[in-house]
Amino acid sequence: EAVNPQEYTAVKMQVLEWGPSMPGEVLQAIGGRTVQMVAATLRPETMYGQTNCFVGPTLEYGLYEASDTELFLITERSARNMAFQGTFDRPRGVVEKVASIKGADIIGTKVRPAFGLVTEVFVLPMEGVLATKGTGVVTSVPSDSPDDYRTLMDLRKKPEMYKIRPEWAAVNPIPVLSTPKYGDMAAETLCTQFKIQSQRDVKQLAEAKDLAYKEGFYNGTMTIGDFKGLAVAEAKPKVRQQMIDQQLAVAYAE
Ligand code: A2H
Repeated sequence: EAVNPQEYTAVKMQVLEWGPSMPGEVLQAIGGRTVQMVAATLRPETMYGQTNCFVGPTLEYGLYEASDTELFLITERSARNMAFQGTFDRPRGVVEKVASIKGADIIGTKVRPAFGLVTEVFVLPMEGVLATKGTGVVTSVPSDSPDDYRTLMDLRKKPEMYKIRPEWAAVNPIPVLSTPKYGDMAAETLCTQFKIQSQRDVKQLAEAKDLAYKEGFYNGTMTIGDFKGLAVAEAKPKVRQQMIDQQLAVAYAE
């Protein structure tokens, strides 16, 4: 565990329609409640550019009561952290689990990403999702995240192998910010420059991620949204606060 806690923004993606592998008994346990898939991000200013959501197909998730009407679909570990951080409308530390579900069973689910320009996107599989970080749900911004970009391209190349329908991976990267070095599609630019071939090229992806992050933060300008024209470093906390004020995100630390 790191010495300094990481401050994430946990953003909601409301489930609109479950995918074809959703187990009947989980549906029954949910009843009429709203389900939010909740993704931990370090880049709230990029949320306009969400094109899909990623889960680890082999990971175990749960549905947890955030209030009487809302369930969070996240890992058990992050549900415990949220309970102790006072995120849920429940006594501090109390975790009420409604059901368990495997990542593979959520693939193809249609969700509405908070602040997304595209308002209906799908849940897709990503190999490298860690059970030990964030909520185990990763929102995908392929314009600015090399991992998201490369994974989306892998899925498009071999949909049968990944057991997805091509239409679930159809939304193209959406530019949200621009930098002098990498233009408005930093992830694609860097994946091409580094000749990254697959989501398994973890060493090169880590380097690309670092470069994209730093260039975006220090030299990026927003090209979209309420803070269009503003420096990314200034827009970041403002977008985050807007999302929290509108109850589309919660602060999350670990
Ligand atoms: B970031 P750090 Cl646009 N497993 O959000 C793997 N990756 C995870 C994860 C998990 N369990 N939980 C969160 N993440 C991703 C946006 C983004 C992110 C952009 C660019 C870079 C970037 C959209 N995806 O991350 O190890 C999430 O992806 C690179 C810093 O705590 C989260 O932010 O530094 C980031 O990793 C947190 O990684």
